[in-house]
Amino acid sequence: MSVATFADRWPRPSVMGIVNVTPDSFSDGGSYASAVDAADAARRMLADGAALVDVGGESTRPGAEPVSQEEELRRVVPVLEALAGVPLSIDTSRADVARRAIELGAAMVNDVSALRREPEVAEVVAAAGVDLCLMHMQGDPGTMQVEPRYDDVVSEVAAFLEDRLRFAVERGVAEERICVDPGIGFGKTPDQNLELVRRLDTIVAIGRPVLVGLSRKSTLARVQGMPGPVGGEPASLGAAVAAFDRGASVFRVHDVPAHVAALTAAAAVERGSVLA
Ligand code: HH2
Repeated sequence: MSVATFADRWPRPSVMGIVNVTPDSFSDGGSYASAVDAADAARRMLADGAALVDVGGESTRPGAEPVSQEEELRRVVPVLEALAGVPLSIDTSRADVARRAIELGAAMVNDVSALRREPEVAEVVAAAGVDLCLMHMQGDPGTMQVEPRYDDVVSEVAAFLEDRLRFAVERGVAEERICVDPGIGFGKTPDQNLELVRRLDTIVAIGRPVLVGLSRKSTLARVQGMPGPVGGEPASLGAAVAAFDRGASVFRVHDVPAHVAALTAAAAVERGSVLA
């Protein structure tokens, strides 16, 4: 029997529900009063059609300060314990947090630093045989929105992801366990974010499933002419469908039922049939 691939486990389109257990996240910071509340919200997302939930204990919003490892563990471990047995990823770039999350059942490590903050995350993922998301970021969350610069954002992001994919495989992670993510909003202007989605085929051509996080990102607020940093829900859906049309596989979102409905419709149109 052949080994199941990333695409077998998370077929296109799969929705990943966001469970931020941080006081300061971009759009949903401080949403949950307790680990039980966060776990309840995660279970609701799965009942609403999410393929998995992404639990994170450190905000990566522009300007965010890193938290200590102890604080990150203190935030995520009770939620992971309350979610035993459900499909989930851990949004971390620390090896010890990844290890603990995997012990508690995480099926994927979502590393927004693409193994640059703590390269040992690769060994943890490889030893456990779980999935890995490698995301592009220019700079770090503290400074990334200060004058992001590229000659050609799409080819530079693609070259970065190919390089990090090579690094992960050299460190022992099975290639069929890896997905890549252009990192919408991580060291990019609104136009650079839109260009990345417009030419997502270049990222898809790397040959690994593509995960995108467009939900409520500030680029969508700019597109809508909204003053604040948080994009609206209809705009998030429109952007997700545009990314799906260009080949994206996994969608990291806040509003699970709306994205499941929109992407189910988009997939049916692509197939030209009601039944999958
Ligand atoms: N975006 C955020 C966090 N983690 N992971 C991946 N792979 N891709 C993303 O685009 C991505 C991510 C930021 O969004 P959010 O969770 O809304 O905010 P915060 O970082 O403040 O928790």
